[in-house]
Formats: sequence, structure tokens, C-alpha cells
Amino acid sequence: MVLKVYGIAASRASRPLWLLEELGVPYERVPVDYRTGATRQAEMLAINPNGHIPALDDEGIIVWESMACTLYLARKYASHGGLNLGAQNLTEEAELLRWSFWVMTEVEKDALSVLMHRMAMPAERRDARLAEQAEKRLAVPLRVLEAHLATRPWLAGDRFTVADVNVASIVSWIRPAPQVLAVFPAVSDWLQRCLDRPAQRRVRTMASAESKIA
Ligand SMILES: N[C@@H](CCC(=O)N[C@@H](CS)C(=O)NCC(=O)O)C(=O)O
Repeated sequence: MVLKVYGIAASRASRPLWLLEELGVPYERVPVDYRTGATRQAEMLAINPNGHIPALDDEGIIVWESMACTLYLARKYASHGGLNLGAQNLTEEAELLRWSFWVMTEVEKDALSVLMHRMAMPAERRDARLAEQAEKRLAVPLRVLEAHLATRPWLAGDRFTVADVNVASIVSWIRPAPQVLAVFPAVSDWLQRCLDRPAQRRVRTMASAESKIA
């Protein structure tokens, strides 16, 4: 039974999709669209009772929460295709967990405000004040990220890992406010290197193909 990923690519499902594309693991995508109410249908609620995407069904192992999905996949496919995006030892495990929890709790909410109020919502529903407040708060965690990346190319270990997937997936939401990222050169350079990866480009292509269909 092939691994199933529930969710359209233009959503937080892009996180596990990016990881799978990096590793070259075969999967089947069930493009459940959160904009149509499909995540709240009985069939999806049976998989994720929260009514959200993404979710994975890995031969009966159900995983939801996007970063639980990426961390699970990185561990399961740690030696797949010559690329290890998971931890090689406990020190790296600590780093992957630390950065993943950090970005969810310290960055995601404000990054989403920037994305919504600077770009994603229809212009008449955007509130520039909410975006400005979020941008101001984001300088605090971005300073932490900048200091970390000033001395190393990737977040954990000495290679691209699931920590980079998780953190870049959220920090990229701040791009509609370029002035916020511009004062953090190490973050900007690292983010660009993450987004230039062929696997990430493939996920963006999937996402734009789907928005043309929708
Ligand atoms: N913390 C969750 C959030 C999941 C989430 O909110 N997903 C959105 C799409 S990006 C969704 O499914 N929304 C549909 C809904 O809430 O009805 C995660 O990271 O997986």
C-alpha cells in the first residue's frame, strides 16, 4: 500500500510533499482542498478529526499536524536514496525538534498574518495594521535565526535537513514583506537556497497547477 498524503500543495501539505520530493519516496496524493470544506467531510474527519490538512496514511499509521508529518517521514526514510534529512544522533535530534517547535510557536502565527494581510486575502479584507504589528514582532525570532545562520549554512548538523524544510516553509510566508527579511542577510541567503532546491520548486509547480484548476 503506497503512502497517502492528503492535501493540496498550496497549503501546509506542501511541507510533507517537499520532504517526500527531496527523498524521492513514492506516494499518492489525495488533493483535498481546504477552501471547499472538503477537510470537514466525514471521510476526512475519520483521518484527521481536526478537519485539517495535511494528513498521512502510511500503511495504516495515521499522522496529522504538518510538522509531525515531516519529522515522521524524515525518521522513517532516514536512509532513503542517499539523502538523510533526519537525525544521525541525539544531538541532531535535539536540533531538529528544537527548530521545528520553535518555528511553530514563535513564528508561524505572525508569519501567517503577514502572508494573509500583505498578499493572500482579497485586498478589501487586508488590514495593514495587523501586518505591521506582526512584522514588528517577527524581528525578535528572526534575530535568533540570523545569529544561528551567521556561522553555518544549514540549521542542524552540517547538511540540509527536515529542520530546514520546517523552518523555511514558515519563514517563506514573510516574503510579502521584503523589508522585514532584508535586514537579516544570513536568513535571506539561507531561505533562497532552500527555495531554490528542485524538490521545493516541484511543490510550487504542483501548487500553481492546482490553483489554475480551482
Ligand atoms: N497546525 C496544523 C494546521 C493545519 C491547518 O490549519 N490546515 C489548513 C490548510 S493549510 C486547513 O486544513 N484548513 C481547513 C479548515 O480548518 O477547515 C498543521 O500544521 O498541520
